[in-house]
Amino acid sequence: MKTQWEIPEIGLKVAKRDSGGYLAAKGVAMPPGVPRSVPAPPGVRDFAGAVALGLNDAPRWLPARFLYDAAGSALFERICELPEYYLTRTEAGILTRAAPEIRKLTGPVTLIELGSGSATKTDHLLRAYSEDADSVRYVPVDVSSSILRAAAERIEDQFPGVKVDGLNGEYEAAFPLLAQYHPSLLLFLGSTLGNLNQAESVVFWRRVASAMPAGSHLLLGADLVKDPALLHAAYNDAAGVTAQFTLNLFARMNRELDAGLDLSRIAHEARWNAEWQRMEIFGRFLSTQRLRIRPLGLEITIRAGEHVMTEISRKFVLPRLTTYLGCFGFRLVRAFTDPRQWFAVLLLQKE
Ligand code: AVI
Repeated sequence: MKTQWEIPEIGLKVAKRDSGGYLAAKGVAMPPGVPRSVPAPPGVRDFAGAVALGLNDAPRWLPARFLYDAAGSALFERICELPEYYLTRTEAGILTRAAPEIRKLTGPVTLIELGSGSATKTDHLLRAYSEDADSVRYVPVDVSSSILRAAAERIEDQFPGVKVDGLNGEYEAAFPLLAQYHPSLLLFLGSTLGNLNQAESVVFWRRVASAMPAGSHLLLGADLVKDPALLHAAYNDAAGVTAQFTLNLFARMNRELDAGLDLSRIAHEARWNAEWQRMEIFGRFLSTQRLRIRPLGLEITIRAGEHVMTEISRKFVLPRLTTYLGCFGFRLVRAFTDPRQWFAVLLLQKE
């Protein structure tokens, strides 16, 4: 029997031979009377489609957003604590010093945070915004429901004046809130912008700009171009946590797609691309492996020595970044940096 599968990334439909159904394929015994062909859950279907798309491209790649399942999100929290990973600490230092001034410049607003994670970096802002207000609304948006729940509980405990309205979903889910909660301050911290490539970045800023009412504020964290040795160390930490983070994406393929990969034959590799001003992160195949994408009934061979790009992390030059953002209608209100000029937090206003 033939069925159709969609690759949502590009709206493509693929004919697929029925391989016995997702649960049966996973070795789960099917109760009598239940049809053998049971579609994979939507999250797994999205993942399968995205993996099929990226691995059949040249060069091969995987979409970075799938790095953040529960295991990946927990690993990222550990990365933020690493001595070599200066980003989180440097941004937190800037926010500690700048929060009262940011509060003064925006006036009272609803704080909406894209990719909030554990939201500890937001504490300085929440403190400043709740100090002289009866209540402040904070809307964290994250794909991980467990991290979101934990963050909401922690913040409501720690800041009684803050009302948390968490939103579990991708960034797009937050865009309609910008008009609903006007005046708002949209937080896009941690240099997450760096994980979008040029095309994704243009689409992202166009959508943010069109959803944002004039006069709304944006607070953007951006990691700056610096000595490549510092960047290399930050993405190749001695404890190997970043390597685990990269390999978790392949482990997730084993868990959810029954890929059958030998993870011990895939190495994490992170290198600086000077021309593109970005760190590029890969899984490098140490031996040839044939992997399955069970929900789609596909198999792909990846040869020894091939690289699969899992992530980019772009680094920015301040005047160029502010001019770029100006092209989308964001006017720079104030730029805050650290004494070493490693990281910048930009307060912008939509014209
Ligand atoms: C989430 N993002 C900003 C991190 C970064 O630095 O690009 C993700 C990361 N990947 C490896 N280490 C950290």
